Amino acid sequence: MNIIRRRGWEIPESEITPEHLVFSRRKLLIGGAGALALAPVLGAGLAQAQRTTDAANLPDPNAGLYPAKHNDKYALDRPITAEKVNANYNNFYEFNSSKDVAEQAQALPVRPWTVKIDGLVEKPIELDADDLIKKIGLEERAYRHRCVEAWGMAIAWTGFPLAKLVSLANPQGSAKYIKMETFLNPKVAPGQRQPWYPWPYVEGLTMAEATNDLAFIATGAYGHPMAKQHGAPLRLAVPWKYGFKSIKSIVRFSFVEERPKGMWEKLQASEYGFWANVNPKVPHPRWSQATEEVIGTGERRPTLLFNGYGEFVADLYKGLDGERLWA
Ligand SMILES: Nc1nc2c(c(=O)[nH]1)N[C@H]1C(S)=C(S)[C@@H](COP(=O)(O)O)O[C@H]1N2
Ligand SMILES: [Mo]
Repeated sequence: MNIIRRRGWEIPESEITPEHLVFSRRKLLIGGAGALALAPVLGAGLAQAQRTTDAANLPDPNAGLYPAKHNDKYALDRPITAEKVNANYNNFYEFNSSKDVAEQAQALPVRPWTVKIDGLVEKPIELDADDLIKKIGLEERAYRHRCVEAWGMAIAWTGFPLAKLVSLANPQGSAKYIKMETFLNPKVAPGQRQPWYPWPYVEGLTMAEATNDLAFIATGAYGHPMAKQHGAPLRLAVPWKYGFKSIKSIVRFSFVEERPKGMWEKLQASEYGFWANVNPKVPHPRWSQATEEVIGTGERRPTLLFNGYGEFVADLYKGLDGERLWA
């Protein structure tokens, strides 16, 4: 994501650099004289990553559920992005802040994976992600994806509606929001060793949003279990909102009364808020949201209100006029 790092103790406000610039500068450093000095350290890191990867690649007992039956309620207005493109252009800050994260993400052990469901529920539960998937069952849906950075893609997800997890959890009437949390494992996720991010990654939805049929928990993509860089084994897909709401590699769902603060909101509230619904007419403080780059095609298209999903979700926002719904 394109954020401004707040490291006031290091650099004056005027010199704070947008994320993508910071990254390319670092790459240059590694390519230069720094490369030699870093080599032994990197070698050890790779050996460790290799061991972790072995433990992370136990067989998927649900592999036979893919490809799942396609639900064609949500039609696309553009071709699905080629898998090769989509699997190599990712935002996953736990690993690094470039789009080139696929290789590093392979170090994440995704099996076994325990999911906690807690907070304002009848009874808190902990269950294995594979058991959860088997219990709920899978379907396939093609969704658009619109990152707040003004690019988009289209993806065939496999998964289940978040509403099914909500009914499994049986939340109390006092629950107003669902808060979701990503794993915290700085040993395998180098981005989590960068202390200026308020880890773990957190996101939230209102109960009405979470139980809208469009809110989807994806466990697979392109007809097979999901690649780690997309957020295996469970990630959210809320295609009417900017991509940062679609939290990856979820370990915990908590039902809460207070509105959760997402990681990006904690970091930069003036740019990334709770609602973050896609709206071409409301610019990001630092760039326009009117159009988007369709990754892998070189095309720019006009961005659509609610990313084109208004007929399914616009009703959720009636009577919320005082809220900052669009960023
Ligand atoms: N845990 C976690 N979830 C995350 C992110 C992240 O860095 N960490 N990035 C978000 C952003 S900004 C986007 S655009 C999407 C990218 O999903 P994709 O890489 O599968 O296309 O994931 C979202 N979910
Ligand atoms: Mo994003």
